[in-house]
Amino acid sequence: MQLKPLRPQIWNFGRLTLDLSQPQVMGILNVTPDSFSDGGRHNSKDAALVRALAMLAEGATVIDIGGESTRPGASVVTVEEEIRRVVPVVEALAKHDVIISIDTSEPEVIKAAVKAGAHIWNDVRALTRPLALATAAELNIPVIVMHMRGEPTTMNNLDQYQDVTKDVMRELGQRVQDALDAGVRPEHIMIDPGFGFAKNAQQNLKLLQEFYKLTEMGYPILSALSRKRFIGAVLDATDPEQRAVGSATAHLLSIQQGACMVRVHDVKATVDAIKVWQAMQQAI
Ligand code: 8Y7
Repeated sequence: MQLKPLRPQIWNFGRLTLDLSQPQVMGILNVTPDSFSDGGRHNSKDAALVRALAMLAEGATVIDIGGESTRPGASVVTVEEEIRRVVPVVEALAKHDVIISIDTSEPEVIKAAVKAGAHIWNDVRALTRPLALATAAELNIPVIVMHMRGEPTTMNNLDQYQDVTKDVMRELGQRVQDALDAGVRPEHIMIDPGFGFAKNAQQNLKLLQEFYKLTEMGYPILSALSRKRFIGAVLDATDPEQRAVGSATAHLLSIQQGACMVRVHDVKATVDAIKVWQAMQQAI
């Protein structure tokens, strides 16, 4: 397994920094009323803050706040509603020492969130919404560029690949090029193969098997397969909460192949897995 070494990279956010040479854990904070894997339990501001602080205590270094459900068939949210869900939580969380990422595709949402104290743009639509590219360049913040085809509502019919890993790398490479052309700085780009987005279970597993190949693109990589359906299929676990160990295992397999950040629901299980891996690496 040949991992292309990444140039040493640190993201600086004023007094906070994120060292991408060590695996980092991003905790998922859904602020949607219909969130599928936490049943919408954290849709009020205080509950969201409590959940975020619990994830920090367990070792997360980034909190990813999302106000739009990308679940297939989820209802469409207006930009105003998305801002109304996300911004108060960002304001509350920004008082704590934590790096805040925003899961949105809408330029107006990320602008409002950055004003309120957010640091990273996590866009599952890879800056394809109108004005998204220009906004990313203008905000001058790190962006996570994810691979998907179509929209969450149509993506399940778009899983025809010649070679899933190669095709994902080529299509993702085009999105990265568009970002660079628009003026996003290369050191602000993180890539993500988009597990579960326009991929069937076998394709997700193949992408995990060949994850190391993504390092050839030369950008830090996020892996996000927390509690996803293909993990459930492997485990025969219909309840997402029963997928924690399988998810932590899969995330660690991606870290071993070069992922520098993982986006997870189950922070403690993931952090424990990473600690064992780091101890193994440091053995003399
Ligand atoms: C991903 C994501 C989701 C992912 C990145 C879920 C917001 C669905 N999945 N962001 N978001 N990558 N970067 O199951 O794979 O968590 S939502």
